[in-house]
Amino acid sequence: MDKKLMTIDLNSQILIEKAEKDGVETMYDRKNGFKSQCGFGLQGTCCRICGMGPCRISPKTPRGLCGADEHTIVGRNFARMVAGGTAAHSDHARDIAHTLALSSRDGNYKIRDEKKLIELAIDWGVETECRDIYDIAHEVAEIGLMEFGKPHGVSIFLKNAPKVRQEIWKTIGIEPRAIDREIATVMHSTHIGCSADIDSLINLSLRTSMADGWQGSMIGTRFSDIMFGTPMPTQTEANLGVLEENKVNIILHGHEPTLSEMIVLAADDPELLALAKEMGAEGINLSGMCCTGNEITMRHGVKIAGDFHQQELALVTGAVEAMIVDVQCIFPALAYVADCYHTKFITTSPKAKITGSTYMQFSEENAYKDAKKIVKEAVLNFKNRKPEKVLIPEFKSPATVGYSIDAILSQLDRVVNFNVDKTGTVKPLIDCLKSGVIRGVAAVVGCNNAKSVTNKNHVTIMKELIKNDILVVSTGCGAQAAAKFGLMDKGAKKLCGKGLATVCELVDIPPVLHMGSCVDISRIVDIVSECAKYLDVDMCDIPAVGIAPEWMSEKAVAIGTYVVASGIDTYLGIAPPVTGSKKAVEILTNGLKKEVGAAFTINENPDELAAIIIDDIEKKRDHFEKII
Ligand code: SF4
Ligand code: MSK
Repeated sequence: MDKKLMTIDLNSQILIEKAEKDGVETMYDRKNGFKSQCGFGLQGTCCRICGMGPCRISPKTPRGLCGADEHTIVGRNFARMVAGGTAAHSDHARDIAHTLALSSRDGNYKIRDEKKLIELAIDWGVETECRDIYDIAHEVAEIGLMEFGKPHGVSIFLKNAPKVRQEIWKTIGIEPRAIDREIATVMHSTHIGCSADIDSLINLSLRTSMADGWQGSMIGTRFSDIMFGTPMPTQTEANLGVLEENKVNIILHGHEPTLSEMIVLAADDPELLALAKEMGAEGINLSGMCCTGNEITMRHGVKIAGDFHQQELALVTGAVEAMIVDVQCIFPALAYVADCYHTKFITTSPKAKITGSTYMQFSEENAYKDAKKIVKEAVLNFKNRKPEKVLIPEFKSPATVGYSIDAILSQLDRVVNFNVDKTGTVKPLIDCLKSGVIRGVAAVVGCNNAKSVTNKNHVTIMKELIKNDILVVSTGCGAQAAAKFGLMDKGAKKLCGKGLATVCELVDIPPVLHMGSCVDISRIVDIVSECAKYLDVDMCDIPAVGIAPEWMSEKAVAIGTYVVASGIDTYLGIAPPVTGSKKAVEILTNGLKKEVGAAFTINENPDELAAIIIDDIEKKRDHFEKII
């Protein structure tokens, strides 16, 4: 296949061509190299859980050596994917919680949103009267850390859900206990000789995913807002055109804001700016990729260099002095690509060491000092840039980002709610939904996947939804696709139906709202929960859906599963590896509807998927209008 047809991003197409000329291999070459993928893997029917395997299920061999059938094998593989995703999000959250425990008035990490901390402290029963804000923060951090391993009880966040939803979770036994316990239980139950029942394996997957969505991710997002500030609308630009020829270009890639927040500060350090001048650069130009990019654009308006599929291509510009990474979604291939240019590929986390990278450990205890050292390395590398190898493609789009729940509600209050005393509630949003000017809300989230044309599913679906008056909120690399293609620009209201265009005009928002990184999907779950509580209905009664058009990571599997467990129908543009078990497919796409009021829908054609979603939202509205 022509590599340039594998993405709809024009910058990427230019750089794929340049990579070819430079003799540099990228994911797009490797995709062509993999003529066809393993059918057993695609269907989830390969088991290598024990040393007797791998066992592959086919009509001739319908059971593995131990007798496990396709349902058991698919179910176990699915549960392990959920556990992997939950572990990644939650371990990220654990580090944020440890950082909150370290916070101090004169240290690297401070409290930026005292109001949010006090609200959470009160909710968790922490004494707040006449106490130092940092003492409160440390007690809150301890409670958060206990969520990972507490021996008794269930997630501290469950009580925030509507009562009727809490009852469902209790009845079907999916209230998550401690986060680490749920992950360990999956690893145990899927060991050879344990669970061999598909219903039980899916139930286990639901409970584990709940430890992600209603525990780990909530800790990650709330604690990050407390320490780094709750995002508010800000202007930025997106796509590789944000790189600057005359400056030291640093790209931050990965996930945890503990590192990126310090790099943002260090990039403004007068000493390093002077050094950049000494090196012949006009300054330091910071930009972000993947979810670290989302974290720093949401809070500081730092420009978005690109998404998951552009990480190698960013280096192919020949204009990047350093790609600084921490954890998750980092291609090991970056080491090879960086070698072809002058770029320093700097790894910083003991959890993600990569052969061929420059390892500069970042520790929260020495955060600013470490960040300065790393930025200095990038600045000193400017002199090694080879002008003849530089090509910065020109495309970039303006975007307004920073829509935390607090930001959305205060924006709506200003316009729709101006006569009402009580501000900061979901009432204005509900009024828009009730009146039907907005037909529904869709969270279009997640990664890029080489199984589809990069960005095509995201952009096709988002455009179709806003055209049909469905407000889109987005996180992760989906948000970056929206930003790159101008859907987070307020001018995109011209692409909307009349109702949504009017709301965008009045409220002064773009039709696709950037809500943050992967862990920030907890913000989306929170807002649906608040709407349901306000109306005294269940979350599955709200015309809201989740969509992962190009998902690829285990984290995305965990997210999709907890979104469904929360009663929100979820639509996938890439089939998960479960199709080898009819029973698994039936439960995930239908059976769960009876249990949790929501299920998955899978369709790899983005136009068809968009049509199904719009139709389903309208059906949901019929029900919604009857009960409110
Ligand atoms: Fe084969 Fe069973 Fe071992 Fe899986 S657990 S590899 S099916 S023998
Ligand atoms: S970075 S998990 S590719 S959204 Fe969160 Fe993007 Fe998916 Fe990684």
